[in-house]
Order: sequence, then C-alpha cells, then structure tokens
Amino acid sequence: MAKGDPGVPARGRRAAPRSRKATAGEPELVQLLTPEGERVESYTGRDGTEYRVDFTDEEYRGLYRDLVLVRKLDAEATALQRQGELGLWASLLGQEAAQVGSGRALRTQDMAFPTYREHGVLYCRGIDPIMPLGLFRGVDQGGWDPNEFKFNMYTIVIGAQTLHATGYAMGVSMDGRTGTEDGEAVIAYFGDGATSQGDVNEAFVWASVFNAPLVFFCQNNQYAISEPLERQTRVPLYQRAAGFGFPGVRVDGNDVLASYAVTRAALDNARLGQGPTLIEAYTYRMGAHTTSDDPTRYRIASEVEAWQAKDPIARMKAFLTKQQLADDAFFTEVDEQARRESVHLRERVLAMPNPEPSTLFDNVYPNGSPLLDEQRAQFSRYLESFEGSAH
Ligand SMILES: Cc1ncc(C[n+]2csc(CCOP(=O)(O)OP(=O)(O)O)c2C)c(N)n1
Ligand SMILES: [Mg+2]
Repeated sequence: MAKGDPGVPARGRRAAPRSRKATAGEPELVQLLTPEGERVESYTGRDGTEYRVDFTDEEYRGLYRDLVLVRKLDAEATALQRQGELGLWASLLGQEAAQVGSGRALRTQDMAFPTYREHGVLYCRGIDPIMPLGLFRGVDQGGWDPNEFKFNMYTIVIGAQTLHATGYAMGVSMDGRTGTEDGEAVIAYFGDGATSQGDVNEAFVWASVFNAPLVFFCQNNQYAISEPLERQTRVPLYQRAAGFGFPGVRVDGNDVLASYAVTRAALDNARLGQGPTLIEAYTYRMGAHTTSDDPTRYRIASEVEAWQAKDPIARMKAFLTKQQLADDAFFTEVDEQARRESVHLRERVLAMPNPEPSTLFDNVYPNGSPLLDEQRAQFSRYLESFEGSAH
C-alpha cells in the first residue's frame, strides 16, 4: 500500500474502510468512493476480479485538481458558445470522473479513440485544451497530432470510432506489441446511444474473435440527445459483452477512483493479450446534449437534482476533507488555477485567426485531386464576386 494511503489508519484518520462484493441478483456497480465521499477499500466483482487503487496523498489531490480544471474549462467553452464565439459545444458536465479516471489509467503507449465529448480524456493525454475549441469554432480540424498524443481526432459519426479502434488494436497485436506488461492497449469511447449502432456491434464481434487489445469504454449518461436509455436496451449495457464473448463490467462513472481502477485493470488485461473488455461507466449528462439542445423538453428537474447529489467533484472533495488530505487553502488554490486557465483559454479563443476560406480544400487528399482543384477554383470565383460589394 502506498505511503499515506487513507486505508492505513493514522492519527486523525478514520479506520480502514470496508471492502465490498457484487450482490447476487443485482447489476454490478464497482464503487470505491460513495456519493458521500466514503472510501470503499476494494470491490470484488462477480467474476472474482478485485478492484482497488493505491494512490499517494499527492495523487488523490491531483485527481481532484484534474476534475475541477476539466469542469471549469468546459464551462468556459459553453459560455464562449453562448457569446457566439463557438459554433457549438458538447459539454461533459457530470462526466468528469469517468473521463479523468479512465484517462489517467491510460499508459503513455496506449491509444485512445474519442467521440466529440472526451475533453477530459484529451486533457489527461496532455493536449492543450484550446485544441477542440478550434474545431468547434470552425477554424481548424482539431489541430493535435493523434500519433504524438496517442489520442485520435474527435469523431462525430456515432460509433464509427469503435471500428477504427478495433482495426488499430488488431494491428497492435499483429505487430506483436502485446503480451508483456509494457505492451500496448487501445481504448474506444462511445455513448449509450451508440450501442444501438451497427458499427459498435460489428466492432464487438471483430474485437472478440481477433482477441484485440481493446477496452470499449461506454459512458452511459442515460441519454442519446432526447432518447432515454430504455429506448436503447432491455438489459444493463455491460451485460451485452457476454453475448459477444468477452467480459463486461459496470462502474460508477461518477467515482473517479473506481473509473481508474476498472479501466487500468481492463487495459492491463488487453496489453497482456487477454482480449477486449466492455466497461459501462454509469453516469449522467448534467447539462444539455450540446448547446443546440434544450433538455427541459424531455426530462424532469427532479431527475437532474437526484444526480447532482452524486456529483463526482463534490464526493472527491468530501473524501479529501474527511481524510484530512486537503485543506481550504488547497481548494482555494485549485479554484484559482482553474479560473486563471479558463481566462487564458478565453483570451486565446478570441485571438484565433480566421483561416483563409480556400484552406477548406487542403488536406482532403494527400496529393489533391482534379475535382477538388475545380471546386477550389469555383469557390474562389464565388468569393471574388463579393469584392467591392457591401457584403
Ligand atoms: C451515425 C450518426 N447518426 C446520428 C447522429 C446524430 N447524433 C449526434 S449525437 C447523437 C446521440 C448520441 O448519443 P450517445 O451515443 O448516448 O452519446 P452522448 O452524446 O450521450 O455522449 C446522435 C443520434 C450522428 N452524429 N451520427
Ligand atoms: Mg448518451
């Protein structure tokens, strides 16, 4: 156990928290931190896998800092959209723990395939948080190098990235880069709605039969825009994995510690050559689907309030406070850092230059194409037609 782990009874600390086991007849839910901020020492799943974390005090505080920063930057992006500075924004509000927990569980060599909402994972990969804002402002295609950061481009076509991830993961094992502790693993993010897509089900089949080193990470935020979960499935989503022949596990997606533990275990199994796992991170989208959506049209306020009581940041703060791992000065300093970084983000978004309109045609094909050249020329003539006019 790491030095300073709250499992070690120390002066001023509570006694070691209890371990838990899956309850027969109920859906599994791996949890290491209750909504009240109480630590669960370990959780043993129905298949006997034991999940636990072994963080230092500093690492616990680091996870809290990540959660706060990610939420603040997300809120700033929403505000920027509201002020007309972004075309659209897909907020992660409420899903910070699922993303930070899984994102921090990735090892440097692991490759991630995101949707359009994985700003928290992007942050954990060390990508400048300004990058997705360029995409949502419509001034670039995203901007980061997927190979450098091992984080693919955002994908808006629902579920498509699970197939890209499967192909990539099959390549990893064909190249012989699995089978050891420093082997490579791949993670594919998607939503509850995406599980109804053919692509996702095809990815499950291929990953299973080719034993691909892949973790399917489904953030079940209870909605696919306005469609609730009961329109996607009659069984808990993680149980679908059994039909494809690989393990599935449900984790409390508002618990950053459990999200970390479950993802780390699944990635390590994948890198050792033991094939895919489906993780269902059970969480809630506390905001709208995107800034173009009005969730009051399809869900009731009491539901949102019930989930606010399970807020991922509040429970981590309660835990740090109860265990005396952090004091007011620490929380104030984190808030101040978040404020500074969000101001910096805003300043840089406002300073983003508009691209030359013709660059729209760049990077479509590596070597161009005659049809594209024709379209570019046509577009230039169209723009020139405005010259000298009041428009
Ligand atoms: C193939 C495809 N069909 C439809 C859409 C429109 N669309 C955008 S987001 C979305 C809902 C996705 O829900 P879910 O998978 O639960 O992800 P969430 O946005 O909740 O994170 C839909 C249907 C799309 N982008 N791609
Ligand atoms: Mg969803």
